[in-house]
Amino acid sequence: MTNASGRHAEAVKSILSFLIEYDDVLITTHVKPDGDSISSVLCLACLLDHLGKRYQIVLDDAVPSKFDFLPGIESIHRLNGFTIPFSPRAVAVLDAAGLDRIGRVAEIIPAGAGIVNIDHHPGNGSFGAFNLVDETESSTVEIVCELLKESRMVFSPDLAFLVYTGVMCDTGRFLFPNTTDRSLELCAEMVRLGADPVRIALHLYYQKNPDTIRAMGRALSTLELHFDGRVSSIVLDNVYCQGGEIVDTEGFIDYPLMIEGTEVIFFMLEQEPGLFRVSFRSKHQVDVNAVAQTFGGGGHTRASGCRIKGTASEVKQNILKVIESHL
Ligand SMILES: [Mn+2]
Repeated sequence: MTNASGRHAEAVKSILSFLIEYDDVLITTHVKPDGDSISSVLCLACLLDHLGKRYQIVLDDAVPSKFDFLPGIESIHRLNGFTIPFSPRAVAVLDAAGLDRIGRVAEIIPAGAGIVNIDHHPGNGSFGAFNLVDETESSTVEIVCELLKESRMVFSPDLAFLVYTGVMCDTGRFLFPNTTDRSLELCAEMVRLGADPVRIALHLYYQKNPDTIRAMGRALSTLELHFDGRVSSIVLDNVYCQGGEIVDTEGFIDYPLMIEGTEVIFFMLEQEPGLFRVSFRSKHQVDVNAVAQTFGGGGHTRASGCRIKGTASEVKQNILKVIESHL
């Protein structure tokens, strides 16, 4: 196996020695966990198993059920109603640009605990005692892999499966600009070690509820073009399936992005009356991280999000004003 730890050798070594020294680790990640954040916490848990450490994975939000197939997923606890059987001496915060991104888990971090911050988001506040942050990495799990490799642990097929899933999710199935030679080489390595790309893709992208596809049709029928087609938008107001479950809207925003000449897309999802979760994408120039930050959100240059209060038309007009200033 190639040793990739060279890129961040110093930070990798100090985090590993810290984890070797301390027991009782709390592992967490951002609210609304995605494939990268979930695989990152599970991969770090594998490392702590390998090191013989006691740990708990605790998240503020529930893990979406489409990730139920991931090995080890049952070891992730929801903060609500869960008591950690120890007082954490170390806290690993993965894939989160700041402690404000981990929700109420931030409230249970003891004052003296050493925080390990591993992330790839721009604007990460280096809030940890140890910070391993690299915006040029495709995913947080790609960075976590450097720790695993440095520890010389053997990559089981389950571990390879997790790593591949994390990179695939955060690169939008190897389509986003963060798809690098390094991330593709890492995934090839994971396939050799037992990750099955077809099985992972089938689980994540081909198990949708029919209501989700109907909701996609509804959202796409609201398509509007603005500023001579350079910006497009879609809206979804009723976010529930017939069973009362929230529609999985992942991927909806990819369709307006396919329009020729469109540079920026936003998708307004009305979570409750008067509150929209807005996702942004851009193709080439516009920094949608900056756009989302105007509204108190954030993310990456080409993909970001935020929450905005107001009526649908107020929210849309406010967003268009901000995007116009970035065009
Ligand atoms: Mn990520």
